[in-house]
Order: sequence, then C-alpha cells, then structure tokens
Amino acid sequence: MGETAGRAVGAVRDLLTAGRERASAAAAERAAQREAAAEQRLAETREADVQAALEHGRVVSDPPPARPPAHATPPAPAYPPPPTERSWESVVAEPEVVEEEGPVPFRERRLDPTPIVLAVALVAVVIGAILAFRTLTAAPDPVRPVPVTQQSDAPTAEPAPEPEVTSTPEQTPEPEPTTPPEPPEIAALAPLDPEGDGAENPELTPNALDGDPSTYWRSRSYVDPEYGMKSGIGLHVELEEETLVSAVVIDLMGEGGNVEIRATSASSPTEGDVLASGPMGPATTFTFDEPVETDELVLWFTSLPVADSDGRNRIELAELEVE
Ligand SMILES: [Ca+2]
Repeated sequence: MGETAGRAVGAVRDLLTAGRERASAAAAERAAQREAAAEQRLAETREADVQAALEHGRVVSDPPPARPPAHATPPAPAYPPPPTERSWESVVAEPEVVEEEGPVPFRERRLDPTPIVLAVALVAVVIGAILAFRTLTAAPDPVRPVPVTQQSDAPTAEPAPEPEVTSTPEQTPEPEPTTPPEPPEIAALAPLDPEGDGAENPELTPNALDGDPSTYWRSRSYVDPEYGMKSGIGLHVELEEETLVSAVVIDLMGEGGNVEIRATSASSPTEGDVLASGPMGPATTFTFDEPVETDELVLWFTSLPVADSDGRNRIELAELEVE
C-alpha cells in the first residue's frame, strides 16, 4: 500500500512539475506577446501624436520623455520575472479557484434537493391533514343515515304493549273451579231385617227423602229397645252414583238409641268399616273420620230411640241426607 501510495504521489509531483514548466513557458510567451502588443501600441500612439502635432503645429516632445520612463524597456525585463512567479501562482491558483468555484455550485445544487424534498413533503403532509380533517368532518353525515335505520328499529320497540296482552292469558287458568263437588244424592232406601221377617214398612221410605219434615219412615215398635230376639235392624242407602261421602245427617222425630254407619252392602249389613256411630236426634250429623268414595251405605241400628209421638221404642226418620 505504501509503495503504491508513494508511486502515486511521485506521479502527481511529476505531473505538477510538468504543469509548472508548461505554465511558465506559456506565461513567458504571454509576456512576450504583451510586450510586443505594448510596443506596437506605443508606436501607433507616437505616429498618431506626430501626425496630430504636424497637423496642429506643435512639437510632441513631452510625451516621449515622460512615457519613456514608464516605457523603460529595461525595467520591463525586470517585471517579467515577478510576473512569471505571479503568473505561475495565478495560473495555478486561477484554475484551482475556477475548479473550486465550479464544483461549489454543483455541491450546492446537490444539497438543494433536500430542502425541496422537505418542502414537498411538508406540502404533502399539509394536504393529507386537510383531507383527513375533511373526511372527519364529513364522517358525521354518513353516520346520520345509520341512526335512521336505528330509528326504523326503534318503532319495533313500540310493540312493548304486547306483554300486557300476554298478561291476559295468565288470568285464563281460572276455569279449574269447573269441578264443583256435587253433593251425593240418595237414590233409594230399603229397610234391612236379616234376622226378622222384613216387615219394617219399606213402602214408607220415600217419606224420608221428600224434603218434608212432617213425613217420615218408621220402623215397628219394640218393647225392648235392644230388640230382645235379634241384634238389630238396618236401612240400606243407595246413592245416585259413586261419590265421595264424608257425613250423614239424620233428622229423627225422637231421641236416643244407637246407629252404626257402615261402608258395606245390603247383603252383609253388619260388616264393613264403621264410619261413624252414636245416639240419634233431630238433625243429627255423623261426620266420618275420613271421607269414603262409595255408592251405598248401611245404617245399622243396634238400639232403638224413643219416638216423640208416643214414647215408644221406634225409629221415625223424617229426612235422611248424605254429604
Ligand atoms: Ca219426610
């Protein structure tokens, strides 16, 4: 690297020296030319002055003496040496200056584009900002149509009163009370005397179902309220249909005795569960411990009450009801 650099420096020096020699030669030639031109001008001026003097009658003596010193050729050679030095430096410096002044504008031109680019970028940014503001300010307008659609949706919210309509169906479930428990009704009565002759006035039983408290079904009269020769007599109750029975109401025209209300049939009046029992009287209600769903009952009289009419041991039943 050092050798190459040295070689390069030597080459540059050679070139510089060659340039200096060429420059000095050129300067000498230029000086000679300048002197020749000056001498010619002086000769021309002298000839002109001489002719002018001849024309005007004046002798031109002054110019020669005054100008010779300025024209002194001897000093002229003295000037050439300095000019050679100055010219050499000036020649060397002039091209350098010219070269330096030349590239400067190029550098400035090369540096100029950056501010231009910056200015263009600023202008572009400003334009972009203006467009952005315009778009932002213009955005609300397109948004307005959207709320219009929302307003169209708003009317859909008006059907809110519909829920009120839904409230009405809730009130409809009231029809449940359509199952009113119809009171059980007695279809027919039949005296039971399984241990006797069965002559207990069966034809009078409708009097106990006619709703008239003055009419009644009556049994035969017994000397012994306990019958003496049999365990008891009964009354079979046939219902219109199988229903839930919870009580029996006996409206008796007398008082006392004892009745067993049994869940059984006419063929076995002393069987089945005893739903209620006790002495009888006017409008006596016998309530069951638990309701029974049935279509028949049996009133089994284990002892006889005393009739109001004659005080004898006899059953006089004005009305019979089931509940
Ligand atoms: Ca009656």
